[in-house]
Amino acid sequence: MKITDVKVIVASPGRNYATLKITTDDGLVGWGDATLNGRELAVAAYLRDHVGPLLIGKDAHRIGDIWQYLYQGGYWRRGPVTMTAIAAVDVALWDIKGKAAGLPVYQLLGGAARDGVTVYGHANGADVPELLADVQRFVDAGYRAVRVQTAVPGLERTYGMGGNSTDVTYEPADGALPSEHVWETGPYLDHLPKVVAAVRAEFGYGVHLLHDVHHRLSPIEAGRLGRSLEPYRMFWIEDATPAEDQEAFRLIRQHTTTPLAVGEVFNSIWDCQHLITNRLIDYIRTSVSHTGGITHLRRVFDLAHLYGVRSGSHGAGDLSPISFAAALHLDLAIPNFGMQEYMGHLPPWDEVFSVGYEFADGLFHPGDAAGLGVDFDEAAAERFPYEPRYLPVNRLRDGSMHDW
Ligand code: CS2
Ligand code: MG
Repeated sequence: MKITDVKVIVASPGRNYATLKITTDDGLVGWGDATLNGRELAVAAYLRDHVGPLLIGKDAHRIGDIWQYLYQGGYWRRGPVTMTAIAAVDVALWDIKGKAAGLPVYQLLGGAARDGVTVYGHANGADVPELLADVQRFVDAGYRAVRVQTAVPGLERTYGMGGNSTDVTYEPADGALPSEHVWETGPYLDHLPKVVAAVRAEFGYGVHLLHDVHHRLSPIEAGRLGRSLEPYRMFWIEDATPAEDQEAFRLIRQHTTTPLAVGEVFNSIWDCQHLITNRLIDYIRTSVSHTGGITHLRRVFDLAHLYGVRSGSHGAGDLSPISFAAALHLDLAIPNFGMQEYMGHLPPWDEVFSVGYEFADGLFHPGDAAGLGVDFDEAAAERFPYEPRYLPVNRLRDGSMHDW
């Protein structure tokens, strides 16, 4: 089964997505997500100019060998652009293999190890009453886990503050240039424990609560935050501190029993190795589409399993429905599944993507169509041309750059 065509489509149905289409000589088509938020065209060019031509004529069944060819054979390794491109190829080839076998991808990965995939939804609010109403919306819809984020008094824009919580406007990758926000750690550290206390007072302990710090704290500040949240038994706090300095997590661990999750900006198993093998985290949150695809992420989760670390795959709206479907297949099959993020996608995403995954009673199932169970309408995509959009940046009050 030879690869005959490799094509990249960049379109903006709700937000920018880069999509890879691989075609084989027996007419099968596989889809991969090549989206890297705010850097879409870099991955598209990498695929179009440097990867696509190498794939023509290769046997689409040899997923592992093609992965090594692009990674080990590419000389320049790792990094978000390279690993997102490899992921797109890998996921498209798994899609093709499933279609060739007439089986959903999770069956090829060993079959279902659970009935469905527990996801957390995103509850947001400008203040506590607004947040409580949003949490209620998720509880009513059957979610067993909810991420809670609010604005911080005194700060004009904060990550996680929803304008309209039925969409993802709190993450405004919507400017042709990055907008600038102001960040102050003190008010945040004082405010968040009160927010979570209010959610527990209203909803009790029967729903899992999560929170995303979005890389904004120093290790000792993260230790303080984790400790102050202990009475509320968080499922996890996410990205407490920038994780380039992996040893920093030891300091957080020394100060709190609040579970730690990290990894959405990681690209390879090497980014995870120290954190996992030293048991410095509880959940590894790498994504299928930024960490080399199903093939590589499965290795990350296998390594994590040896050390009692569970999966927590990134599932933001800037990962396309193809990526979300791929994550669900993997989540269903691995032994050490922990939690899957589900942010959803902005309309009119469903004019371009059609999906087989379904939500019921707090769980997603990827469906039983052959392959990933996702389709992409190329003609519809042409109606939504790419527009440059960037995530915001953060500065402190004195103008210094800070993590957003
Ligand atoms: C966020 C992401 O979902 C999350 O946990 O941290 O939405 C992140 O901000 C985006 O993926 C950045 O593109
Ligand atoms: Mg996050």
